[in-house]
Amino acid sequence: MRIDFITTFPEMFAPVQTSIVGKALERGLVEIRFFNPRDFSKDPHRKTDDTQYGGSEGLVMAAPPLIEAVEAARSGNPAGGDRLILLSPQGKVLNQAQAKELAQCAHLILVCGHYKGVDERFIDLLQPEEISIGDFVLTGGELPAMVVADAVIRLLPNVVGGYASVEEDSHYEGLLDCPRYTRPRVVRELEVPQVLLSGNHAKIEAWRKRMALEATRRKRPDLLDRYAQGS
Ligand code: 4G4
Repeated sequence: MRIDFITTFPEMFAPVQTSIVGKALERGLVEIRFFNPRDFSKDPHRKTDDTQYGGSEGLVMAAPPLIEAVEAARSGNPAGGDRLILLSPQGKVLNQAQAKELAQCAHLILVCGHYKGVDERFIDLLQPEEISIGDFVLTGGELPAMVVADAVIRLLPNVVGGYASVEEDSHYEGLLDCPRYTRPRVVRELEVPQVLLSGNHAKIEAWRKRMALEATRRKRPDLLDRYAQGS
């Protein structure tokens, strides 16, 4: 998979080069590129923002440098071969099902807005999908873009230890994860639940399912309503 970030702050993306995603990059399982709208600005100071028509406080990202940066990311591609995404508080809130769907795409282009947002003509002309990572406002789309990239990259084949490992994670099947334990067997007098030491895999599976349901009922009852409806 190829992921292009359209950003005026490429230096913010150091975190995506580390950890499991860093390994995926090294192994060539994912390719990341950066396109800086500043490089496409016609302004002598490479400005990408401007004051708003109609007045009001705050700057807006100008459409032309953003459009040209997206066109550069697309150059040489067949038409319609990518998914163009604008990270925005106005977007549909990301969930695991959507991350799974994005992981099927060969080329994602993630556009990071700043200031008060982006000129509406960018949206009208390129019709990006708008995705939000939650109902709150941030200074820029860079952190949300990294969140989307991370959620997607870990679902790619061979990135995380086997598909089964991500398949049984929290939010698969729409339930929260069950409690997990590793060595040592006793931590400050707290023992690992006996069932996990039993070697009885059917019993362990049943316990995990019960605990997942229990955790979901307690912490996220809203998810349980949807689970019961089978979606
Ligand atoms: C686009 C429009 C995403 C991008 C307006 C982006 C929160 C999220 C931005 C803005 C973002 C989110 C500056 C308001 C950048 N904030 N919840 N900020 N703003 O995913």
